[in-house]
Amino acid sequence: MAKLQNRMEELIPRWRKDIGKLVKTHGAKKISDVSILQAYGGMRGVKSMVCDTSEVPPDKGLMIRGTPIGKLADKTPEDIFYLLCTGELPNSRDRLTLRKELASRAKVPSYVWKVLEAMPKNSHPMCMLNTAILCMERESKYRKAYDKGMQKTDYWRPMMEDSLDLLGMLPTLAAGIYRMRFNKGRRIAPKKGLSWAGNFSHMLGIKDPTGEFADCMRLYLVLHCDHEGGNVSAHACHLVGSALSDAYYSVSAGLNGLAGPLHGLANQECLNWIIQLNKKFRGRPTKDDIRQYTWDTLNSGKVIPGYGHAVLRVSDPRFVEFRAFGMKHFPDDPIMKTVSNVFEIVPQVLKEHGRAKNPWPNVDAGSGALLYHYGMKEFSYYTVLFSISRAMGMLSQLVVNRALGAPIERPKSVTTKWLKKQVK
Ligand code: CMX
Repeated sequence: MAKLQNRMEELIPRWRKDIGKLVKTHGAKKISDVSILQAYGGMRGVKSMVCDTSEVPPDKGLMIRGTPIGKLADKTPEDIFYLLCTGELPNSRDRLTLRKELASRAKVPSYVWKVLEAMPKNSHPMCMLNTAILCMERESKYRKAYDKGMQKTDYWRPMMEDSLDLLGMLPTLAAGIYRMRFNKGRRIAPKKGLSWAGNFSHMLGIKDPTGEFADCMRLYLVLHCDHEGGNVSAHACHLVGSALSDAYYSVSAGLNGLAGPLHGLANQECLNWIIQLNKKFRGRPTKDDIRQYTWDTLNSGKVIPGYGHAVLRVSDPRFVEFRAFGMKHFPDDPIMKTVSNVFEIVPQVLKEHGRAKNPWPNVDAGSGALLYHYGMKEFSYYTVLFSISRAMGMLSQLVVNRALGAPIERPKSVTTKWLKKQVK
């Protein structure tokens, strides 16, 4: 098999033909109805868009191109990006080619660091990341090709170039933001020969004598990669991309959504909740303490971060993998222990509470405990880690959408007055 772009070149005509046939033969067939409740209720469950990179069956959790995420937990992010784009895992030669390709694009333009240095010192790391991505828009090869004029069938090629550029730069950028924002000293240059995740953990500069932290980063970057098309960040990226905005505009739009507390920011809130719980009960909360603390949180009008999900109705398999990693490497860590005990109590309480449709943990319930254990204690940075991984999903979706000629998205809104007329 040849490198990623060549494989896409072979696959895309087949996808176009296949989808063209489906639409031609069955285009009028209904796949969803929309109730008034759904129109007011965040469009939950309305099937109205297509995403082939991944799906989230409510009773199984994330599947990447048909493979359960749990079965991919030992892979590298390079494998995952290749899989997201093509539907196939790369062989070792193609993985290495992609790794080299990303490494060759790792340098961040110097003006970006100047923009970041000019920002207020207490800026949120997510705001720094998104500002950096947006200010690099001038680098877009897609926009330049579009301005010159290109066939619609060619859109995906420069979109793939932008995607590889952005993926190449993201670890350098994110590690640089970590060191700058949290006074960790000078930026660390990428090292030749390391993997995408390996280089990222190297550039963060966290002590890692055993290589366990690098493996944790690999796992983190694999597990957060994609979560079908309708979640806030994927959908925002898709929507902006549908206007033929380039990858820099689209991904930064998606990441602005990821920065919200009900979405990607929940991981920082979740660890904070666990730490406060441990603090209150001198590091060893009993199960009764946890039950009471959960009720106190709910009664104060707050949600339990890391629990519940708009689509999932089982424990998130990504949580299962993170918990397994923590229990394997540091079962006696007090934070990890509490994460595990919370998992035994919170679902029961949420069931009794009766509001959340899904009382089970989502991806954010355990990931922070791992980072904290390895000394990454800057909670506000956690969503940046999520972002580097999720960029793989957003970018692969952008490439596929341009390859399939996805049109500008424009659902129809209605007024309350119109709805009242319908029900009369
Ligand atoms: N704690 C308390 N209440 C919760 C809850 C939780 N963890 N999860 C849901 N609920 C409540 C909702 O706030 C809602 O309350 P109201 O009826 O008063 O409005 C009710 O239960 C029904 O909500 P739902 O249909 O089960 O869930 P939604 O699809 O509306 O929301 C989510 C999904 C993730 C925003 C929600 O479960 C939540 O706020 N969880 C905590 C934050 C979190 O962990 N977010 C990360 C999700 C992963 C990700 O997308 O990144």
